[in-house]
Amino acid sequence: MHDIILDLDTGIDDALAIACVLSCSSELNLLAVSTTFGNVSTRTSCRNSAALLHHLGCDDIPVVTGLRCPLDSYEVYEATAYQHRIHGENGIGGVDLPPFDECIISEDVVAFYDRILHTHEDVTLVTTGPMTNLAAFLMSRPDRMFSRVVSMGGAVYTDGNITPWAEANIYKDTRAASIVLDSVPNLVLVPLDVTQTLFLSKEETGKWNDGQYRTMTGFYIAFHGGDRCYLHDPTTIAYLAHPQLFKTEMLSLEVVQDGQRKGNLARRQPGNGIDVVVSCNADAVQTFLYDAWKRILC
Ligand SMILES: [Ca+2]
Repeated sequence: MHDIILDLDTGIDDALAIACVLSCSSELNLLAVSTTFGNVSTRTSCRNSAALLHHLGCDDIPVVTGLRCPLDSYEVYEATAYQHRIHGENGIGGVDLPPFDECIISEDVVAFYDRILHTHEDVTLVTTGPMTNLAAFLMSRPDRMFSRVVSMGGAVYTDGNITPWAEANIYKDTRAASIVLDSVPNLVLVPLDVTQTLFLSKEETGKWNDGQYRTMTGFYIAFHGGDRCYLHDPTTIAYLAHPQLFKTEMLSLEVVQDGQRKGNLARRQPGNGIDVVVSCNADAVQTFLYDAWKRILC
């Protein structure tokens, strides 16, 4: 059993990751959700995460409000029109879930991580947005560390998705990503190279009884062209549950901080030695994820 914290910019594929984790409760114990910006603002991520947990019957899992802007900015991050096209104006495809603020706690995210690591021996942090909260924690508590960090982010051998060189989660806080890549000893990076080999089809979501999840995912599929969408964030959960289905390479990477190639992951020697997931058994991973969603959404 893995104790995990999800750090999310919720987001439709983040919402799919939440459902997958809750469906795998015999293997994955969700301790909390912390929230960041990216697909949406941190405030919206918090509201969406809490509403989704409530919708899925897990009112007792705390949601922590994370930092509201990148480390090098003082301006509160708000989603752009482009993000609205991908995830909808409310971040969950326009689906109107009843608000549920009771599980949102006001504790500072760094203090929260510190407290969790004080009371739990072996905790995995999964990040599916910019790595700002984790970087702030590393700067504030360099003596404490999660047992493992699994992060959706980056494009290694393939093109980016926000620029030709960069993936969005890395691009949106390059300083945070740099701190994390250089400081976390047990980091597994799950980049576009693998997440863009995995798909969720409209045919599959059509089997779900959960109308909210079906509509939300339909919005995301429509953005991707109408038949299927990528499985960026849920891939982290599949990796946690079944790492044997994935192939990793140990790479030394640094984050380009600015200029045209901002957010690019450049090779370097000698380096930080990061486990980078480069490919997977796509059929088996998709089967695992589809079964997980069927258990909770059908
Ligand atoms: Ca995300």
